[in-house]
Amino acid sequence: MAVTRRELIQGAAAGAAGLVVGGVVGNAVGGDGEGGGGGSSGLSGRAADIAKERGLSPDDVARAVKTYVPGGKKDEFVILSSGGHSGQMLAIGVPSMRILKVIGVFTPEPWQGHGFGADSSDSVISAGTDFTNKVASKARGPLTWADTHHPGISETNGEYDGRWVYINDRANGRIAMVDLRDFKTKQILDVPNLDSSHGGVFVTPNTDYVHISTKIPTLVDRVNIEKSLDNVAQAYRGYSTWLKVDPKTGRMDVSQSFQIEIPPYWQDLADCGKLVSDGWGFVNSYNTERAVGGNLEGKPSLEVGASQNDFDFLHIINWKKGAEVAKTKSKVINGIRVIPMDVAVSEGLLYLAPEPKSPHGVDVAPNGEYISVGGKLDPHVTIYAWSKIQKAIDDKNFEKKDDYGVPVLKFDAIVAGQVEVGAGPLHTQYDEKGHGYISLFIESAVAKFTLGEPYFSGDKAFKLVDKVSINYNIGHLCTMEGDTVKPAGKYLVALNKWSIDRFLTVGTLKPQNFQLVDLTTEKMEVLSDMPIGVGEPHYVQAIRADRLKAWEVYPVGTDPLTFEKSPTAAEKDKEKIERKGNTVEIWTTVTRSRFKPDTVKVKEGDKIIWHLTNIETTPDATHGFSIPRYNVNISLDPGESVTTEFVADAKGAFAYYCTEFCSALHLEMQGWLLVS
Ligand code: CUK
Ligand code: CUA
Repeated sequence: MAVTRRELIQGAAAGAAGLVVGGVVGNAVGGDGEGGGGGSSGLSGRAADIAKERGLSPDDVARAVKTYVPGGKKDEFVILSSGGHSGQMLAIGVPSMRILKVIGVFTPEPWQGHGFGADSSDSVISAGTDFTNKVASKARGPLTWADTHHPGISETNGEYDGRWVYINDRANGRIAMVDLRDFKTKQILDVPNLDSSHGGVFVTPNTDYVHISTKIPTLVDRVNIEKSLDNVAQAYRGYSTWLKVDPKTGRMDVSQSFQIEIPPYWQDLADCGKLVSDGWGFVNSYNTERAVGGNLEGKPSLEVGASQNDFDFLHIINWKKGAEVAKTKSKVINGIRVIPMDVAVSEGLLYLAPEPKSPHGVDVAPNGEYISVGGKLDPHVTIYAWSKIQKAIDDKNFEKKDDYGVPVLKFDAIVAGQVEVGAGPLHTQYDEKGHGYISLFIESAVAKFTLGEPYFSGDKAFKLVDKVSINYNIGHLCTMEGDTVKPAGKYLVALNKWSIDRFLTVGTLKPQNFQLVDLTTEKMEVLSDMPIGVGEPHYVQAIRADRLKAWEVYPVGTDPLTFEKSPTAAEKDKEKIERKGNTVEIWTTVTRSRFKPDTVKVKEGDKIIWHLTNIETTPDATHGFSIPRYNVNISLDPGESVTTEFVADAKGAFAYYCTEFCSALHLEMQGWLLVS
């Protein structure tokens, strides 16, 4: 019996159609084939009995003990994870791999009242789409979706300082900033001239700037759009963007920022130099062929056209000098200062280095000297030496200029070593002892290799030393504080795209899989799996938990956008309702277990300005404020003050209520909005 999609959506025919759900081949739960039981686990008494009963091997028990964090005890590290195309971020404890929070960023997040009427989040989300300088569909309104890839934690002297974290939107060329005092999003910046983004967010060692660059180059010839793909070399451009960070608020200030125009290659990942290479940035590219596809017209598909060259280009950018050059030799395009490519070349801001076949990751080692690049279609990791790059620049040791006149450094003059690591190398992270760890996408493995001086010398340098299989298809990986000047080692998290058979089946869309890998043993070992069921995380950064200084409560009346007392905060015993013409302004205090006032009467068509302050000082004493049918849903953390504005355009009795089970009388925590 055929069922139309509409019937299914309306639910009318589902029963009659006899829809079959399931019929799936079940997963065997537990037991990873290592057999064994409690008897051989070296445990005794109760623990041995439990291990035996659950079929856990001695290794299982050891892994469990390494990662178990008892209730009330805290994790040693926190990873701040991209939420992929969920548009959010995640905070996860390590080694327990427990999710501590889903942070609402680009996408409304009901639990946090992010984007459902609170001015403090609505204003951030709506300012995140620039309708003036960038293209956006007015009919579809502000963007409420993002493809988040790379979180970047603020740094002081090259170490994470726990103040802010930034994350890019690969899809729409945007950056968000989350303040780690309250783990809330304070700014979404629609970066001028970026139709998409990838090389970000990477933070300079003292958070002077955050970097982001184009992924797919931006159309600049807006006259001949229809013909633009026949003329990509001229009609499109890339931009390396250096956004100035306000040292007090962490917000990015476009007026103090600048871009460097770069060729229309497909720029990919980036990283900022540190220590010896501080002041410089590195941006990968692929598709230097500038292929555009056209497979319906009989031309090669894009991926074929983009994989012809044996070498693509690493962009080497002097941002410190760029900041000076931008003051005098830039032009403002769409609200930001842009240094034209020819100026960037003549001023010595931009160089290229050949990098093997379709590279993906570029990662600067803790000492700033080594720069590792994984070529997706090359089995090697290529390690450049900053000192050699500098010398080649000084000696003008160029092998040629590219089509845009940018000098290309001689490959042999700048490479310190290459290590054959395996199939599909992507991203590298480091430990404190001079090892690199690189993800192998095709091989589903992590390879560990050695760097050169001062860590390793002679035939010990640039060697593959260990490998561990992961499950499956690893993208990024992250060692603890592994991209700072002082890595903490200890653990590595593998960010795997596929989980296949690792978890119970919960439908056809499967979760991604994070795997925790032990770095304290001679051989790397996978300790645990963690399903990520909210989007495809790309990158994470891991910060020592003791560097985070998150607030327990806000001082009463705080506006979360400013961290200052809100001038419109409602105060205890000064609650009131004021009418001026068609505008009704309400000051409401919120505490266990009441809203005051609990009755508000307005007329249809009135404009409502409603200030709400949670006057609690007890940690965790959060209240909600939701107005049914008006799509208002606000979270008021202890001390928080927010305002919501709307037009009372629907008549009726609306029983507003608290959405958090806050007290024994939570169910009574309700009020009336009468619109007559
Ligand atoms: S990317 Cu996704 S696995 Cu955007 Cu850093 Cu490499
Ligand atoms: Cu306040 Cu429930």
